[in-house]
Parts: sequence; structure tokens; C-alpha cells
Amino acid sequence: MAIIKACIFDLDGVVVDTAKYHYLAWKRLANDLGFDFTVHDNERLKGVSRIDSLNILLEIGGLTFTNEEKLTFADKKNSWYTEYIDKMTPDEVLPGALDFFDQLKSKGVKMALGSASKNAGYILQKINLTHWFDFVVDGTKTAKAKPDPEVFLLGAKGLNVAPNECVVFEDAEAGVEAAINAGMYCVGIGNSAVLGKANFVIPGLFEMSLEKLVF
Ligand code: B16
Ligand code: MG
Repeated sequence: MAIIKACIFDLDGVVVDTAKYHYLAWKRLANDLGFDFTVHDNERLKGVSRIDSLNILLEIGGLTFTNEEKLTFADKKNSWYTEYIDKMTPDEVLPGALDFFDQLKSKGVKMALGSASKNAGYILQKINLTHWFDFVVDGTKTAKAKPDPEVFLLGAKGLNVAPNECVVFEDAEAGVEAAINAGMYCVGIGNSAVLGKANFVIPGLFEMSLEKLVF
């Protein structure tokens, strides 16, 4: 059993629910392009980078565009998305997160964020969580998307701890795989049918406690 020195948190789906805002912005783009985009379709975009999300959306709509056009669409979607983020407040932090952060700090466990989002820094600021994290890795710092372990390995490096001393909290299947590929422990947040590769799965951080971090 390794001693856990750090916890690395995914953002969307673990600490805050920004998927609903991504959905509204992607739906608006799809509707502009003449097709519908459902909540069910949106499940495919969780944890996926912005440009990969756009490619999935266009595949659903059966449309093909040049890379330049795609960048314009991605920018458009992001400007609509950030209009929602602008209005976010600290009461959107998901249940149990602050209590668990408190427990970690009291025991000297380091904390990092490991998110695919290029907006992660801004979101942390809006929900007043920036000060909790010793290190932040977001979509502006990574070249490879989850399930590549890059995001979490950079997190461990930034915290100056070894991968097997870290626990990752993830809500996306590709994120759980990224944690395993990094040689880290992983707690899945959500549905165990989807996140079965994690060490264990809980419905949300409200079910988490320090005692459970014994592997
Ligand atoms: P952005 P996470 C991910 O956040 C979202 O789950 C995913 O839906 C989104 O496409 C991705 O961030 C990129 O976000 O467009 O803001 O750069 O779960 O990795 O915290
Ligand atoms: Mg996520």
C-alpha cells in the first residue's frame, strides 16, 4: 500500500457541473448548423477536448468542414460557453467537495487540478476555489488528450510527488484510463458501469472521506 501524498481532481463532473453549459453552447451551434443535439449526445463529449468535441458534434450532424472553419465554430461555441461561465457563482461547487478539501488540507495532502478545459482557471476563479489548489494543469498546458496520462503526470510533477502517491478523481471513462496509464489510483465519480476500471466508484465527493483513501 502506497502512502497517499496528493489528490488530483478533474474539474467538470467532479468539482462542478459545467457539462450543462457545454451542452447549451454546443446545442446552439448544432441548431445554427441545422441539426439537433441531445442531452444523450452530450454524454459523448464529457472529458473530451474542445476540438475533439466539435468533431463528434459534426459527425452527429453528418457535416464536413475545413480546419479553418472548424476553428471558427470552436471559437463561436467557446464565446457562448463563457457567457454562462461569466455568471457562475461559488454555490455551484458540487456537494461534498469543500468538506473533502478541508479534510485533505488538515492532513497535509497536496491538491492539484487536472482538467482538459482551457477555461479551468477562469472557472476556479468564478467558483472561488483557486486558493485550494497547490498546482493547476488545464487544457492550455497539455498537448495530449485523456486517456493519455500527460495531464496527471504534469500534476504529480508540479506537486513534486510520485505517480503512485497520487489519487485521481475522475467522472469520464477516458479520464479514469488516463489516471491508470499514469500509474495512479483512481476514484470514479458517477456510474460504476461506465467507470469500472477505477479502484472504486462513488456517486459524488459527498460520499468521499480520508478513510477511503487506503488502497
Ligand atoms: P474547454 P474536464 C472538459 O473538462 C469537459 O468535460 C469537456 O466537455 C470539454 O470539452 C473540455 O473540458 C474542454 O473544455 O472548451 O473549456 O477547453 O472534465 O476535463 O474538467
Ligand atoms: Mg470531467
